Amino acid sequence: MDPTKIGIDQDFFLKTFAALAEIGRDPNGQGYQRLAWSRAEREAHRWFRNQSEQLGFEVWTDHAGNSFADFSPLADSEVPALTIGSHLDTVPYGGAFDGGLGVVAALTAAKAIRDSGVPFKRPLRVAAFTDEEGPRFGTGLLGSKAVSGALDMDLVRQAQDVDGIRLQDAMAEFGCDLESLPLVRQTLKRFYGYIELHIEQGPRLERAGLPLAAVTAVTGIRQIRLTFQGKSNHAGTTPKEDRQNTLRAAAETIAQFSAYVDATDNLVANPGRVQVHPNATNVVPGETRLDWDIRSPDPQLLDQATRKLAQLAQAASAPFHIVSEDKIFHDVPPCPLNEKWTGIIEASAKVLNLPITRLVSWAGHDAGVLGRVIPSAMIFVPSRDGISHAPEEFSSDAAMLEGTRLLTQTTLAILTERRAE
Ligand code: HGY
Ligand code: MN
Ligand code: MN
Repeated sequence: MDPTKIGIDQDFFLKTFAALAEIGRDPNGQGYQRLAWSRAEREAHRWFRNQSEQLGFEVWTDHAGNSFADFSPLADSEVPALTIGSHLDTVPYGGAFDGGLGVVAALTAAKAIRDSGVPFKRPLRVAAFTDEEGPRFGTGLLGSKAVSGALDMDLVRQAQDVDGIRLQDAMAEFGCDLESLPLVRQTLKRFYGYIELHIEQGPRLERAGLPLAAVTAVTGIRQIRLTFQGKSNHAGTTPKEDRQNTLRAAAETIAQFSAYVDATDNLVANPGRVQVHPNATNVVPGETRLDWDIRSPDPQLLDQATRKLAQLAQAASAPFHIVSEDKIFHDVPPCPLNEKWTGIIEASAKVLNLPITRLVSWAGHDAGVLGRVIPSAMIFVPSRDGISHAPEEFSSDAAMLEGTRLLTQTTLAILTERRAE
């Protein structure tokens, strides 16, 4: 059978995607709540392992709660596996496609390759990584960072959610020991490389009228918490000159830093979370915590923006005799993806007569972590209206199936170590 003509089981993909989409829906119909280490996210991992076992793949997990499904034509289990997949967690009120597409597409691709009978020379692994998103504990990309050895264990040990639940305890509820996370790095030798199919999460493909992109690099992401310490006081009786209003200093910082970012190319920043204490209308807030998500594919720009933010927070605090402190709590450097494999994606698209372009990813991905230690590549499909991290997130069946075909073709080309054309 000519391996360039390998097909995928469309019904399997659509049925499997629909099944995953039933897990972790928000009770009020506002998207998904498959947050890291929630029952819903862990149920999704159990579902993934069951699906994989039904396909006859060998299932295993690691201390980070990552789930894997291996298929190997070789007796020698030490040969590193080509890995395809994504993540199963979502942001709060997130969509069904971010992460879920990549995992279901990878299962579909692995099934197609296994069923094709085409001989290949290394194991194939499907991966579902833990806590890619990060909003609950501030520990985004935890699963892939554990594999790559990039975890900051001090940060991980301190992690807790807004309800004061410690990451350590949330993990323990599902049988995972936080202190064993460093052991996951020992599994890296079992990974040959990684390919991830993902929604673009932006409007560029749709606006260009293109169905696919090969991703050349994944942006760096730096999340910084500014803590403004002032003094709580009465909203009426406190003289204006005595008010140490920390929310006002935070608001001033948002205005000033946003203007700086707007004027700077190749940089974006999002003031996405604010916690005000005591958060009462008639109290001058004595403490405000303001979390920023800053991104650029240029590491120098990230450093420059980090310094600028700290300066502006100090400048906004001084007039109110407020002390401001800045702390990086999530830091993933920019990651160029593997040029050779990006070329194989493009050559595979040619075999399938599919138009394709190249894009930099402004979203973070597990491929942007693994790509620092093993060859990694990514494929994007369009997001309707460019929306993601929201209930309206959507990609069409046709787009997802085209992406899955390209993932399958690319995976086969690399497995058989043959250029795709
Ligand atoms: O935040 C991100 O960029 C990714 O969707 N986790
Ligand atoms: Mn994602
Ligand atoms: Mn996401």
